[in-house]
Amino acid sequence: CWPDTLRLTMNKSARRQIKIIDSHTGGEPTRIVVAGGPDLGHGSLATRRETFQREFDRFRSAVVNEPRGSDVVVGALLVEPADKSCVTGVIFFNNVGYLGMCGHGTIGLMVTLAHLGRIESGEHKIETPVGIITATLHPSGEASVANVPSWRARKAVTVDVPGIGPVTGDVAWGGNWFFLVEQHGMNLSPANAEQLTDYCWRVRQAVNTQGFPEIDHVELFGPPAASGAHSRNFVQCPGKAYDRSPCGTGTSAKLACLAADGKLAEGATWIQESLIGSTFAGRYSWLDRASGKVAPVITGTAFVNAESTQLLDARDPFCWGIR
Ligand code: PYC
Repeated sequence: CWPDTLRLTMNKSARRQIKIIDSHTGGEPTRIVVAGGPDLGHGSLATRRETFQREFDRFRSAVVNEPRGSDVVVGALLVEPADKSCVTGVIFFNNVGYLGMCGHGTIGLMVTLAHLGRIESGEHKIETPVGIITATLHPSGEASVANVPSWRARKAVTVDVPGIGPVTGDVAWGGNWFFLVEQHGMNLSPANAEQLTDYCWRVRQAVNTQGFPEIDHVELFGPPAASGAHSRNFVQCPGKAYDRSPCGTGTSAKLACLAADGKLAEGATWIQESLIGSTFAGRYSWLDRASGKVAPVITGTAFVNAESTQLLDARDPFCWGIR
């Protein structure tokens, strides 16, 4: 039963035990806490995310940060859903804080729930802090995420980026806030990851101080390498790591921009490639043409790659992660 599985447990030597399942979606890791997480009480997922942040933030850090994790790891805490028609509630987090939604993480969640025997192929509702989403586990092992409504808030915003100059991008919501840049003059290849990271970090500081404090993801686009793909991206996450997957929420934001520009027809497939060559298939349907809101669906593949128990020893000076 949920409350029992979520209670922090202690073994004989007073080390807290946290049961986790690791998966990766197109190369991007998701670490799901299935037992031993903090009790966040009841109420909406948005309220429980606030409680998580206010009272248990060091738990977040312990799970994903070094020495147990790394900047790339996205964590997810399973919680009892407020809406009982949902198979679970989930709060996603990373090395620096909390995510509204996470597309690759939801695909990882589907294969993890299947691995645990909690779901079978078919449609499942999942409660997140930014709304209820529907995800489908396909018999092939792929999973699709019908993401939250996504839209472009501003087209062609130009910011003055110190050390770079003017950079123009769109501001869009896909479950997280993105600044999407087409014209950057860089080659999106893994060999350039450091340069791309530096560029995006500078752009993010500029957009944050020049009118868009809410943006915490920067997304660059370029030509794909894989045949059949439409675009390659580089997505910088809030804690500076780049998404190894094509980013589900970032692809949703991209679909909203393509829809607004009339560049992708409703229902048509968009193959988004990541920096490392993994792909997601995206499509959208219109929710409201006047406000530009679309309902994106993102499909990808994830694999479970570890089941383990983290031990938190109070004598360890880095018990709660290196922050
Ligand atoms: O897939 O939505 C996503 C995501 C957000 C941050 C890392 N991955």
